[in-house]
Amino acid sequence: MNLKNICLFLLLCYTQWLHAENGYELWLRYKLVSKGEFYTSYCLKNRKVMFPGETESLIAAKKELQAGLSGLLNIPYTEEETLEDNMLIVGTPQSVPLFKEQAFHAEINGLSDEGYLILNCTIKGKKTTAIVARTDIGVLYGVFHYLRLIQTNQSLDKLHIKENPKLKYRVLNHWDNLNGTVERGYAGYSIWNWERLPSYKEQRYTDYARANASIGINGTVLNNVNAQAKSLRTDWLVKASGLADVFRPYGIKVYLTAKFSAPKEIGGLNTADPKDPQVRKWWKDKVEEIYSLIPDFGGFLVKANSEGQPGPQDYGCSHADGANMLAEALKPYGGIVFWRAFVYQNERHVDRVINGYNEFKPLDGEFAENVFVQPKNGPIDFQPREPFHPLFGGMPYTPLSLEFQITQENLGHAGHLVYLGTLFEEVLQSDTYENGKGSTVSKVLQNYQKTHGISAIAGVPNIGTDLNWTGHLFGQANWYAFGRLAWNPDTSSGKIAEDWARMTFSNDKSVLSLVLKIMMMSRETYVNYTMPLGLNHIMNYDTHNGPEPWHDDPVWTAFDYHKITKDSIGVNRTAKGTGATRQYHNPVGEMFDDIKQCPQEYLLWFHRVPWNYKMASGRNLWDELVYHYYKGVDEVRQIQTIWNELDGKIDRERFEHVASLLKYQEQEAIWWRDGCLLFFQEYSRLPIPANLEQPKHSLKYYKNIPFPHDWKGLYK
Ligand code: BDP
Repeated sequence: MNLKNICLFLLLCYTQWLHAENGYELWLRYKLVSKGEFYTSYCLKNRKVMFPGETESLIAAKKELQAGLSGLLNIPYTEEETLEDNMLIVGTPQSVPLFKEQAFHAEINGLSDEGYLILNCTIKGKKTTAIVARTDIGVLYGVFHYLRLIQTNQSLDKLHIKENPKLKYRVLNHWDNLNGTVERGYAGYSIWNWERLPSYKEQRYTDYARANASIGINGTVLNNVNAQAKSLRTDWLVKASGLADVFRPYGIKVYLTAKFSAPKEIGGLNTADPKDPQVRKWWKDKVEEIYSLIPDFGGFLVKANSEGQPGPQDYGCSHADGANMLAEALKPYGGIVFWRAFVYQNERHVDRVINGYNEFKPLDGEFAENVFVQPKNGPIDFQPREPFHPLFGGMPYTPLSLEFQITQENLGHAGHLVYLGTLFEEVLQSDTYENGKGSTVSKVLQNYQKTHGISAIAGVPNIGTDLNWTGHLFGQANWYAFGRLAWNPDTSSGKIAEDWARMTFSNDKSVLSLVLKIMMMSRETYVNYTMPLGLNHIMNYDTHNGPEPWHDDPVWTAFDYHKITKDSIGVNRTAKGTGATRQYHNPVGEMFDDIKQCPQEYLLWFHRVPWNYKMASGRNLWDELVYHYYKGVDEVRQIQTIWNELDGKIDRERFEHVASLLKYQEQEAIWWRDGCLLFFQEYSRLPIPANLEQPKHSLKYYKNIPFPHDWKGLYK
């Protein structure tokens, strides 16, 4: 090899290295698509682009289109100002006046502020494809959708796509602390580099905004619900305004958490009482200041009188009194309050499951019109499986925002492959029967748009400074799925998984079928090896990873959640027990209440069941539990086998990344299975059948495994 060739070789190695698939590009990789049928037709038909417009959002959309088309199709991106055959025309009726003369103009007018059309149409005798919206943000969303069609190998013929988001506020709730740590974050540190804001704006902020806009997320709460008052101080607001400036062109509004005691902590007042005129004035002035720095500020997210946070109840006032005070301050600017309904008493005699409903139901109708009450998806706390929160369907006069957790606090952190699309779908498609059959949680959320003119959904993301954003590559799918479901809560999780897999890996059917198989089974697998049959909250009490059904101290005990004895396991939450089943409309409540009708996956959530109870399978309860725990571990092994079939079919870097995490997941699954079963066995005194792989260690051993990633200790 001569010197020139060596240099060329090194250059090639360097560029290969540069383009290593480390996951940073998420689902916006824009790698050349295979030369399928559509590719040829596209190259022939749509060479030139007409895309006038100089607004920030249109420029952002154009950059995306440029990057997308040139990457995906490897053709030069050429813009033309005069109409030609086979053009792609992009814009609003303002930026492309031609659109005003078209038959589809009425259809454009019917779009919402964020909606768009993608059409094949003839304009002045020329065959074109148009991406049209009423607003610039609609255009940006349309461009992302169009690119997705190419990325996922969809036909571009006979396009007539009309999209309007079904929910208005689609918001990420970061639990990022101002010191750069992330509460329950498993992908490194916060991506907000407060030290260098507002002047230095990292490329990562733009890429974050692009990723969110590509799935329709239009708001981000920057800081933790366990808030620090100083986030509302002028110096911090100025920093937040730097992020708002980056996100604005992408249609993303910035929100902040508001600590209820802020008037005392940073405002020099001696109270935060919502009845106090000085306190009310303080909030009004603060909000005015915020809008002077961030003119499109979204509003506040508040955790009050929950887990030690201050709130209106400290002053004898209700959640509504507190929320309405903030709402009043925000209203003139169009700002919104998200008031969380995650509240529970620490007293052990009160069933935590019934608390949120009991506190909030009586306040239905008392909240101001720019307030959302925000329950988590289930009544406990982001468990691997919970029945839907009974406030959905239970507060017809108050718009609710549903809070999902994307970060896998109780689902193996960033170490386990768990696709949450199926969990989200299960919740959204649960029927509340609020207005008879078909009143799914999804419909309840959408219905607020009609009844109150606002609707919302929130997700606690898994985003951090890790190169691939989410720690586990498949964690990206959960961020993606949340966004797609926020846009349309009735989309199927399978369809979303397929789109993600196509964009993330390949359109190759043999790759897709394997990846999808893994994704679609993964959440049930996790439930099986951790908390099957309705068990919940038996994870390590601090880290929330790994088994600790034995945890028992005066403040917190897992025994409240499983109530294990020599005879039975499970909590009686029926009408004769804590009454949780009565919080649901019938027939849902009756179904949960009756052990015979109660879906098996919620059995121990609602019922206290004897070990020898006969299950539908014919097995007794003990054997059924054993069956599920073993099935879970077997399934992790199956997932490993399926993944290994992808060896050589996808890039080495991502293959190895997932393969090594799957080994870790297998070990943890065994830890869960053996730890839990050995502990339960101390009570049931029934055997693990001899034909099954027996636990390698004693219960004592599992009890003494030190818990890694102790976030509280780590971040002290
Ligand atoms: C729990 C988390 C805790 C959060 C809390 C919340 O463990 O870190 O602060 O939820 O949502 O699940 O407020």
